[in-house]
Amino acid sequence: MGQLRVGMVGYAFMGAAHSQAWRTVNRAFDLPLSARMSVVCGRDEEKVAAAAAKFGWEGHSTDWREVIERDDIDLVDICTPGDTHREIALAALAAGKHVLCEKPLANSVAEAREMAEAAAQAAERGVRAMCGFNYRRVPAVALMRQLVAAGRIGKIRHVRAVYLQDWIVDPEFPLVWRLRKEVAGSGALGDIGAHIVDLTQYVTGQAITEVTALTETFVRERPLPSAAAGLSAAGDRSSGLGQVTVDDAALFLARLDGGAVATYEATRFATGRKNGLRVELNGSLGSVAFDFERMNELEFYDATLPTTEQGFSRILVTEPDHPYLAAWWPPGHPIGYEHSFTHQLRDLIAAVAAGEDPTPSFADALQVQLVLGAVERSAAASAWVPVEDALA
Ligand code: SOE
Repeated sequence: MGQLRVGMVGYAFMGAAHSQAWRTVNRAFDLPLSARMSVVCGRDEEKVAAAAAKFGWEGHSTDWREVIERDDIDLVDICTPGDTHREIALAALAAGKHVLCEKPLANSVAEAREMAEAAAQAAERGVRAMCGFNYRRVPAVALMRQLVAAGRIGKIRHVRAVYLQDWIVDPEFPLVWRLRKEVAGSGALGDIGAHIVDLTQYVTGQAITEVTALTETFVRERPLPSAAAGLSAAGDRSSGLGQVTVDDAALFLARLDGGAVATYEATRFATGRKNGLRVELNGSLGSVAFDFERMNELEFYDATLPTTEQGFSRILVTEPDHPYLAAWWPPGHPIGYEHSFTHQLRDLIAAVAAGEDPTPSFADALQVQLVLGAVERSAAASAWVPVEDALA
């Protein structure tokens, strides 16, 4: 069997999740290519060497350019903060490497557009690029899309989406990179709002055409982090204070091109909500609702049933006939967050092997970035703003 030799850049939260998926994907799924965890890359030699040993990479490097230049690397997996996505992705595509890039694709529409153009050109040379919107690969979400596509909820009228976290409610939580615009691009909007934008467009098959938004930053100054800090970092005022330059929360109304109207809320200040990604669709024939904190379930309301039998039913999404699940456990045995990344790689490897473009493509991710850009412009102008045409 042919190999897909992978170089991954970044080894923090997303790097750990991707490593787990690279390790597992060929054990769970029968695929035409076998993923080989060739090299992991990061700036700190000692830490990246430890990450390589812990996650099971054959080697490590402190120079992503060196990784891209290697002849024995077929795919570059970008798990770094947004400010480096463009440079690494463009160099990798130019060197003929397939690319998987974490979301959001970039820190601005201009960067995302450049990346989508480079990916389109690379595709002509057989080079593939995918953006990592992993929640698409949760089986219940994939089932939601199937039900919608099969017409089971009829014409969609309402899309209601929230992504609620609370990890920065404490004003003493330090100024980690996700709170700095020059590194992250935006705050809750790009980090978690991007997920619900992608997910709702994916399950409905409709694109957002215009938005009216507000954003808020509740805590404008925070302690500087003492070391490279993750989502559970401790605060330390003795190292000084710095400005928060991103949104803590972003809320917006939207219209979709299939006639649906939508509400979106992305916040890191929803006290008690840890990873509350919820989407509900209401259609002319029924409704369907997903909550990531109950990720193995899907709620379905079928308005075509006799009224005496109507009511929300809870589909336990653990059957082998449900998307992706034939590879895992017998009915009733749930899966977790990490499986969404394994499924993402399953689809990526299958597309690369078939010589097809994987989804979400960089063009799909550009469309999400255009929505994020429109939200920012709308919040600044307090006005409805059309989402620019991705192809314009
Ligand atoms: C932090 O908000 C974060 O890790 C996001 O960056 C991920 O994309 C999301 O899946 C979970 O939360």
